[in-house]
Amino acid sequence: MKARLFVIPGSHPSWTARLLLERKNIPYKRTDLVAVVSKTAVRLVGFPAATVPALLIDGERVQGSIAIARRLDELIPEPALFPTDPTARAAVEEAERWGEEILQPMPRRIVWNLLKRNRSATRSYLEGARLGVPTGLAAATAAPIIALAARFNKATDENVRADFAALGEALDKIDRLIADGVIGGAEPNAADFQIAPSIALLLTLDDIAPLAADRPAAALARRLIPDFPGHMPATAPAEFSAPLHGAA
Ligand SMILES: N[C@@H](CCC(=O)N[C@@H](CS)C(=O)NCC(=O)O)C(=O)O
Repeated sequence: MKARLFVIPGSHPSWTARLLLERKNIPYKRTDLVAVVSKTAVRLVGFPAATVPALLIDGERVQGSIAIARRLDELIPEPALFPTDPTARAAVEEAERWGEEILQPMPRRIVWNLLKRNRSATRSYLEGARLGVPTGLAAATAAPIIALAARFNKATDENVRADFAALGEALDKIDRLIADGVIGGAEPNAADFQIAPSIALLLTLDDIAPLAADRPAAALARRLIPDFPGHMPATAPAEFSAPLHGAA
């Protein structure tokens, strides 16, 4: 099996795809792309949409963390990414869908907004990346990329204030999914691999990590992705993180 995964360093759904490939024991090559430039790059490789993760596997193009989970499960059924029991499967699929649609955009918007405020953190998110230029240089020239990515992802102050306000409830939901056994089991499923990278990215943020670190959600992220890159010192205006202090 010949696989190449296109990612953006620090992209949480890209980590979902990495974890899925590793779970299925599929060796793969990784192409790290600079955010924004990635949009053109993946289209040039023939993918229909502009986002990563994008997987080329035995000549087939599979794009998006949800589609990749399903396709890999078809190609290599064991270890399974979904339970066989239909009710349990529906619960995992619903958690995965929520993780992708609702949770995933929150850390994305928050990080781009905070990187705009504190570009010195950029280099930490590029740790381990192979961009074809030294990471120091990539980080030093990242300002226009960050500005564009923040714009494309609608990482406005208004949206990010709302994301901070919604985080307590989102973390409660993840803790409940763990308590109910939908995620967080000994054998991780597709929803674990979808949700854990979003938590891991949130834990890189000093505005959030101390308030979330003791939760089961944080333990899950640390277990599945002990080496998620990036560190953002406290940067958010106090009014952003205020609701979280009450909720976390
Ligand atoms: N929700 C989709 C989309 C992923 C997505 O939006 N990826 C971002 C990176 S985290 C992306 O490719 N953005 C393009 C860019 O920043 O230029 C998935 O899970 O695959």
